[in-house]
Amino acid sequence: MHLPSVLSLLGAAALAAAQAGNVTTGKLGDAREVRNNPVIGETWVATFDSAAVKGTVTAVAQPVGINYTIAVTGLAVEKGPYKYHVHLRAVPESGNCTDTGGHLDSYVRGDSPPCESSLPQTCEVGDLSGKYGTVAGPDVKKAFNDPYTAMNIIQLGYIGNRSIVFHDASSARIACATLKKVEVAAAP
Ligand SMILES: *[C@@H]1O[C@H](CO)[C@@H](O)[C@H](O)[C@H]1NC(C)=O
Ligand SMILES: *[C@@H]1O[C@H](CO)[C@@H](O)[C@H](O)[C@H]1NC(C)=O
Ligand SMILES: *[C@@H]1O[C@H](CO)[C@@H](O)[C@H](O)[C@H]1NC(C)=O
Ligand SMILES: *[C@@H]1O[C@H](CO)[C@@H](O)[C@H](O)[C@H]1NC(C)=O
Ligand SMILES: [Cu+2]
Repeated sequence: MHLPSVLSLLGAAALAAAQAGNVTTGKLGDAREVRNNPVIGETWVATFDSAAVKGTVTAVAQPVGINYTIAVTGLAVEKGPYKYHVHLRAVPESGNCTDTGGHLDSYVRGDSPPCESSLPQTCEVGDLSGKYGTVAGPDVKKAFNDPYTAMNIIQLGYIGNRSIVFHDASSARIACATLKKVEVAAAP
C-alpha cells in the first residue's frame, strides 16, 4: 500500500474514533488554542537541582501557546520511560513533589484512559508527555510547541507559578520544580 493511502486511512480511523465518541476528551470539551498571551517571548523556567536530576524546562510564550525546551540530565535509564506534566501548584519549601497536587487539567479530562497523542486537544492540558511523548534517560533534550497552555492568567491552561513534575515508569514523582518567571531588565 502506498504511504499516502496508509496516512489517509490512519486519518480516517482517528476521525471515526472521534465521531464514534471513543476518544476521551474533557468534560468541558476539547482544549482551545491559546492566542492571547500578553507578551510574546515571556519566559518561565523550572530549574531542577536534586542530587540526581539537574537541568531546566523552559517555557516561552508564542503567538499560539507555549514553546517548551526540556534540557535535563540524570534520569536513570532503567527507571524510564519518564512522563512529565504541568502540575497545579508550586513545589513547597520541603521539596515534596506530592504537594504539587494533580495535573493542570483545565478542561476536566482526568488521566485515564491515557490520552491520544494524535488528538492533543483531547488530552489534559498539563499532560505534556501524553501529547508530545515520554522521554528516556539519562540526558534529555526535547523541544515542542504546545498550543493549549497559556501565559495569560485569565486563560484556561495558565502555567504561572505551577510546576513541572517528572514521573518514572512506576509513576513515582522523581523530580519537580516550580516554574518561575524570568524577569527581564527594563530597557534603559
Ligand atoms: C468505538 O467503540 C465502539 C464501541 O466500544 C467499537 O465498536 C468501535 O469499534 C470503536 N471504533 C473505533 C474506531 O475504535
Ligand atoms: C510528602 O507529602 C505527602 C503528602 O503530604 C506525604 O504523605 C509524604 O510522606 C511526604 N513525603 C516526604 C518524603 O516527606
Ligand atoms: C516554537 O516551536 C516550534 C515547534 O517546535 C518551532 O517550529 C518554532 O520555531 C518555535 N518558535 C520559537 C520562537 O522558538
Ligand atoms: C507568582 O509567585 C511570585 C513569587 O512567589 C509572586 O510574587 C506572584 O504574585 C505570583 N503570581 C501569581 C500570578 O500567582
Ligand atoms: Cu505528573
